[in-house]
Formats: sequence, C-alpha cells, structure tokens
Amino acid sequence: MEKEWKKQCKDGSYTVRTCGWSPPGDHPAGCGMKLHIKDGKLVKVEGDPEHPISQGRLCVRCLSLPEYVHHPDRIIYPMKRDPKDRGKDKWQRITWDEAWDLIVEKVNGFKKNYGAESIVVFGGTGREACLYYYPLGFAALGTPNVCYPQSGWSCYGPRCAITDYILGAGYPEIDFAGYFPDRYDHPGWKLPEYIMLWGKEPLKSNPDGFYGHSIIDMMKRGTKIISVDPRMSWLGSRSEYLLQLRPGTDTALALAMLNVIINEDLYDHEFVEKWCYGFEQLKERVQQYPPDKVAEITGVPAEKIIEVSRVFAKAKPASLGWGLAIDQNPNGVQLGHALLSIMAITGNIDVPGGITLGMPAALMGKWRVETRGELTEELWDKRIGAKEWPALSTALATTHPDETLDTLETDKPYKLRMGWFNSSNFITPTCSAAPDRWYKALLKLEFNVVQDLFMTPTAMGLADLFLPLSSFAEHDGVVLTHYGRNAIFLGGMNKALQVGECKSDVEMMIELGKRLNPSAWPWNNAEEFFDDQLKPELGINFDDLRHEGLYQPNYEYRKYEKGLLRYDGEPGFNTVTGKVELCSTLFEEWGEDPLPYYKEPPFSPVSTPELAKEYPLVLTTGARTFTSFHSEHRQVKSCRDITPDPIMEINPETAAKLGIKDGDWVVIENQFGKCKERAQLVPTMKPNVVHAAHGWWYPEKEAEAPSLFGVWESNINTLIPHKTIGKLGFGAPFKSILCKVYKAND
Ligand SMILES: Nc1nc2c(c(=O)[nH]1)N[C@H]1C(S)=C(S)[C@@H](COP(=O)(O)OP(=O)(O)OC[C@H]3O[C@@H](n4cnc5c(=O)[nH]c(N)nc54)[C@H](O)[C@@H]3O)O[C@H]1N2
Ligand SMILES: Nc1nc2c(c(=O)[nH]1)N[C@H]1C(S)=C(S)[C@@H](COP(=O)(O)OP(=O)(O)OC[C@H]3O[C@@H](n4cnc5c(=O)[nH]c(N)nc54)[C@H](O)[C@@H]3O)O[C@H]1N2
Ligand code: SF4
Ligand SMILES: [Mo]
Repeated sequence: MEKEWKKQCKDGSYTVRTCGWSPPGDHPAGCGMKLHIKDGKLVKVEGDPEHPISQGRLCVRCLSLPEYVHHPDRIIYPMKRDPKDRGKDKWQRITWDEAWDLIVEKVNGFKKNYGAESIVVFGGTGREACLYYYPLGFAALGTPNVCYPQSGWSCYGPRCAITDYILGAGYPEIDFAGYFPDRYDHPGWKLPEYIMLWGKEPLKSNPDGFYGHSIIDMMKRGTKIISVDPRMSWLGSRSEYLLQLRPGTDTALALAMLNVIINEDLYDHEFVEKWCYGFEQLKERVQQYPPDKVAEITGVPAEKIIEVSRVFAKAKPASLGWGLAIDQNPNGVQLGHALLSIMAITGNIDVPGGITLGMPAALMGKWRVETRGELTEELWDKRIGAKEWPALSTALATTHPDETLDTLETDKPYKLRMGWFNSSNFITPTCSAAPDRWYKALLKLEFNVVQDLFMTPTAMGLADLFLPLSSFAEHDGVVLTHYGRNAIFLGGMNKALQVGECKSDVEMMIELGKRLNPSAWPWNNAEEFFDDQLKPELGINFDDLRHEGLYQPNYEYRKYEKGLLRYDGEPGFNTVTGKVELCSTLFEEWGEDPLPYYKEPPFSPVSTPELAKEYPLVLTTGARTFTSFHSEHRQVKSCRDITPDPIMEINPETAAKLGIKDGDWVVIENQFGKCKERAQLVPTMKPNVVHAAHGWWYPEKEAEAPSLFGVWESNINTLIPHKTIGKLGFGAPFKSILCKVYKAND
C-alpha cells in the first residue's frame, strides 16, 4: 500500500486514507477508503484500490458518509436534561468539564451509598465501542455489570463460547486469504471447493472480521456455494444447492448431514482418530436423525440432504460460514456443536481453504477483558446472572442479559441506579427482546448517560446526559478484526476532521478514567493508548500502522499439530480432553446433554399446534440490508431513498389469500406484540414463512414521548418474548416465532 496517509492539495483541500469501522455502525470490516476534505468538510468518499482486502469496493453506508457526518440532526455538544423531563425535548447545552463533573459526582455518590454494582453499562454489537465498553465498566466506572442486552446473548457470543468449549480456539472463520498481502496468490493458500453459508449473508453483513465480497472473489476463481437459509438471498440464487429449511430447524439438518457423512464413511479417519474425542457417541446419536425423518422436520427433501452431505464431505477443502442464525436460536448451542463437528470430521479445521482458527495471542486488545482485574473478587461475584448461567459467564465477561432485565424490574439481588448506554439504542427493535418491558424498567434508573451521534429513541426516552460521539472520519483508531479472536489484519484509522466538540469512545474513556481511577489510565491521548496496546512482538506503533495502512500477520495452519493452540505448548486443542470435543465434557458438567440434539423452536407449528391455528405463519427477522446497520442510517437520505420503509417479505400466494398486495402496509402480530411493516411479495419465500425487518424508527416523526420518533410503530421485537432461551442461557427465538399478518387499516 502507499505509505502516505494524508495528501495536501494546493487549494487547501486534502485527502486522508483510512480504514472504516464505526460510527456509523459496521462490524470490523475495515474497508479501505480515501476521505476528501474541503473547507473543513467531508465532501467525498472513495474506495482505496490499494487496500488488499476491499480493493476499492465500498457499500452505500460509507459512500454516504458525508451526509451522515454533516447531518443537521447530529448532536455535536454535550447536553443535559433534568431527569423529570425524560422524554421531553428540554435539553441544555453544557461544557465537557460540566459533563465530567456531573458524572464524577453521580458515580462517586452511587458507589459510596450503594456500591459500584448499582451501575450498569449497556453496549451493543461489533462497533469500535465494543472493545471499549468493558474497560469503561470495569476500569473507569468500577462496576462488574457490563450488559449486552440481546435476549440469550444471541449474537456472536454463543458461537465464540461454543468454539471455546468444543475447539478451545479463537473464532473459526472462512479462509479468505486475508492474512496474506498477496491474498489468493499466496502459495500456502488453497481455494475452497465449496463454501457452506449457514444462516449467513455476508455480502450484506460483512460480519465481525469477514469481508463478504471475498466470497465473490472466490466464486470467480471456482468456489461453489451451498446456502442453508429459509430465504433465497443473492448468493442463494447463485448457489449450487439451496437448502430452504423451516426457520429454527437447523440442528436437525446438521445432525442429518452428520448421519450421512458418518454412515457412508465419508469422514477423515486420520483426523478423527488423532484429534477428536467422543466420535463413537456422536455416531450413535446421529442414528436418531436419518435424512427422511429430518426432511419432515425441516422441509428439505431427503435426497437433497444426502447429496449435499456427500458433496461437502468430498470437497477438499471445504469451508463454512456460520451466521447469526446459529445464535438466534435456543437450540443454537447444539447447532454450533454439530456444525463444528461436521468441519472436524471432514478434516477442514485449520487447513488452507477450510476454516481458520485465531492464534491464542491477539495482536492487540489487552485492555478489553483483562481490565476486570481492576475489580475485587467480591465485586466480580456480584455480576448479574453469572452464578445462574455458568456456561455463559465463563466465556463472556458480561451480565446475563435476561437476568439484567429481571434485576431492573424486581430490584433483586440489588437495585440498579445508574445506566450508561454506550453503543446500544436498544428500545428500538434492535438489541432487546420485549423492548417495551426494558423501556419501563430503565426509566426506574436514577441517572442515565447516553453516548451517541444522534438523538435516538433511547436517548430521548431515557438520557439525563448526552455525550456527543465522533464518527470514524473524526478520530484515530485501530480496526481489529474479530475483536482479536481471529485477527486477520489490523487497519489504521486516521482522523480527517473535527466536528463540533465530538469525541471518540477512546478519548472519552481516557478522560473519564483519569478522573475516576487514574492509576488504570496512564495515557494522555489516543495515540499513546494505541502505542501501548499494540503487541510489542509486532514491532509496529500506531504511527507505523497509520502510514502502512494495514498490518497482515501471516498465518500458521494446522496449529494443533505444532503446539500452537494450547497455552501449555503441547499439540492438540485447548479443551479439557485436548481434542475436538464431539462429545462435550463441559456441557455435561453444566447439566446439558454432552452431544448435540434437536429441539423444536419454542413456538412453532409442531411444538405449539394450538397457537399455530391463530398464528399460522413462521416469522424470521432481521436479515441485514446494505442500507442500515441495525437502527442506524434511518436519517441518511441516500440510504433511506433505497429503503424508505421497513419491509416484510411474503410469498405472493399467501399474500393473495390474505388480501395483501405488494406495497401494502400490514400488521404482523402474535401473543406478545404487533408491528407495522410494508409487504413485499417475494416468490421465493416459502408459503408459510415471512421475514420482517428489524431496527426501525422514524427520525422524521415526533421526538417526544410517547412517540419517541415512532419507535413503537414498527418494533418487531415486541413480538419476541423475554427469557425464552436455551438451557445454557444462550439463544432466543429472533429467527423463528409464530405470527399472523393482516392488512393495516390506517
Ligand atoms: N428482531 C431482531 N432483532 C435484532 C436482530 C435481529 O436479527 N432480529 N439482531 C440483533 C443483533 S445480532 C444485534 S448485535 C443487535 C444490535 O443492537 P445494537 O448494537 O444495540 O444496535 P443499535 O440499536 O443500532 O444501537 C447502536 C447505537 O450505537 C451508536 N453507535 C454507532 N457506532 C458507535 C460507536 O462506535 N461507539 C458508540 N459508543 N456508539 C456507536 C449508534 O448511533 C446507535 O444509536 O440487534 C439485535 N436485534
Ligand atoms: N449492513 C449491515 N451489516 C451488518 C449488520 C447490520 O445491521 N447491517 N449487523 C451486524 C451484526 S450485529 C451481525 S450479528 C451480523 C449478522 O450477519 P449474518 O450472520 O449474515 O446474519 P443475518 O443477516 O441476520 O441473516 C443471514 C441469513 O440467515 C437467514 N435466516 C433466517 N432465519 C434462519 C434460520 O432459522 N436458519 C437459517 N439457517 N438461516 C436463517 C436469513 O434469511 C439471512 O439470509 O451482521 C453484521 N453486519
Ligand atoms: S462494509 Fe460498508 S460500512 Fe463497513 S467499512 Fe466497508 S464500506 Fe464501510
Ligand atoms: Mo449482532
């Protein structure tokens, strides 16, 4: 890549090269781009063709960045409001010093009178903030209660926990040659013959550390796709095999694939013998899932299950992209277990073109979870829901989300008093199930701080203090793919301009940390902080990264043979048995079945047939769109012009029976709640399945409560129940619930 990161022009304008993260929302995709600044304003964004991963490609969310950065609705100064005026537009501009003084006074007061555990930090997904809200809680505010509020922690955490317990390794990612500067030409890399995309649509989602368009790069070179998805996505329509299963029945399908692969002797004997634990037990278990029985459960024909199992097992190498549909399923732990078992017994783990596993030591990021060392054991023991849900709290340093709502509602085991909303606008239909209950419960908190860029429904409804956040164009940072769990590369993020008095998460965290707990916060600015966080073995500091643009670490395959996965340096996997646990010792210890099994979704035509008479359609929600990141981008005109309304997809024949035409506003309703969206007739949808968009609010509507920007009108999460979670505490039915649909009369 070119070494110059800032280019000055004669007319005073300039260009800054950077890697994207957030805000606005994005998982650490880190696409390369050039930001053009003229007269102090961001006027244009273009893709950077020299960036080895994105190679000049950008999506509409970055292309429309100038509209977002300079949007008239942006909040660019700190503001406060009297708690009695929550929900009213009665804000008063204050200085940063006044904001810090108020926070310090409140935090010290709550700590002294009620203990630090009376404070809770809420954080959302995948944005830069997600590296920082743990230390904000543990090392600045001093509380053990950091909460990711999605019911059943149904995003990424379950997949990471399953991987920890079954493989003892970092996140398993499709090998897209991202570690190597020469990418697909790298001599040690192999093209996957097949990639199975299971409940994942990476062109739109680019999740966690995976640049989705790499799939297209690989398809152009010959890779074929298997799509396991109740909908037909763009990639599904170009796949060799589309397994259009009934939502939520995935685990049965995965077990049937194991049945075929094992019974037809299509597995890798050497890998199984050397590196797997519990094969015989698994073999016995999968006999319960013959393809014809599973065809009835899933709606996928038995011949197709058999054919795909054969094709996948014979492909060398084959890869798997497992998506959000694994997490948003109370039976998802078993699904993840079965999928990793497929990858293991077909010999596709940690081999070129298979799935890669992160190295035990991340490239940076020691402050993230390790800062919990700032808390005493006594305080750590007070973490909400940790004792009740050991499988969750062992892998994740947060509270249990559903228990946190119970605590807010009941004041048990103690009363929560202060909330800090770091990167979660969660009364919109994003992070939480039962958002109406959360909203009422959160109003009980005595002091709420919101850090954001826009006045969101959450901020308008709940905040007493609003701290203005800078976009990634306005701050320095480091893009850390997979948050360090499988760091494919590090991207240099360079500040191009300043807007108002906005600050980044890191800048705020350092300033607050210095005031509340100075010994844990020795750095004076973001650059000092990043210099310190980058691992010395890398031999680069922040300035080097800024100039280089990207750091790709290279990759070591078959780490289990070389003693590179275990902390003791022995060959094998970092699990209890030192092997891939097809039969899990830890699940058994936690009272769960050690082998994967299928369980019907909690509400389905099979598990609740009576209910299905009233609510005959299976609803799946939240498949990503290019034009928004959860609740974000609704005020960005270029994005909204493409997606002006929330869309519900429905089969044309089903719609006709219900008297619904394309473009009609419809009500989606079940026993928990209702939501209004616009019908789109999609011939590839199965007749009994509908899909509804999530994350909708209307920045153009009335701001004040009860409207809160129309947040209750199209709030699909009011249909998702609280605490309908899996046995180990993971997974909730965001992608499989029952509903009925009818034409809206207004
Ligand atoms: N029905 C349904 N619901 C779902 C899903 C679904 O598929 N279906 N998906 C779920 C999933 S997987 C997730 S992860 C959650 C996501 O839920 P959240 O992550 O809570 O997303 P948002 O509600 O959009 O809130 C994020 C807020 O953070 C702000 N923000 C953006 N970038 C930054 C940043 O870098 N720093 C800080 N401090 N703030 C930032 C944004 O402006 C926004 O207001 O939604 C879940 N909700
Ligand atoms: N543009 C954009 N990108 C994003 C986000 C965003 O909001 N916008 N959010 C980010 C976040 S937090 C996450 S977690 C990732 C998620 O990204 P992905 O893992 O790609 O997940 P989704 O887009 O929710 O869903 C992927 C597919 O799962 C299918 N699906 C629905 N129900 C089921 C089911 O029961 N079984 C199976 N097998 N498939 C099912 C959907 O039809 C969809 O095509 O995206 C991230 N990236
Ligand atoms: S995926 Fe889209 S929003 Fe994310 S960095 Fe790349 S271009 Fe920007
Ligand atoms: Mo997510």
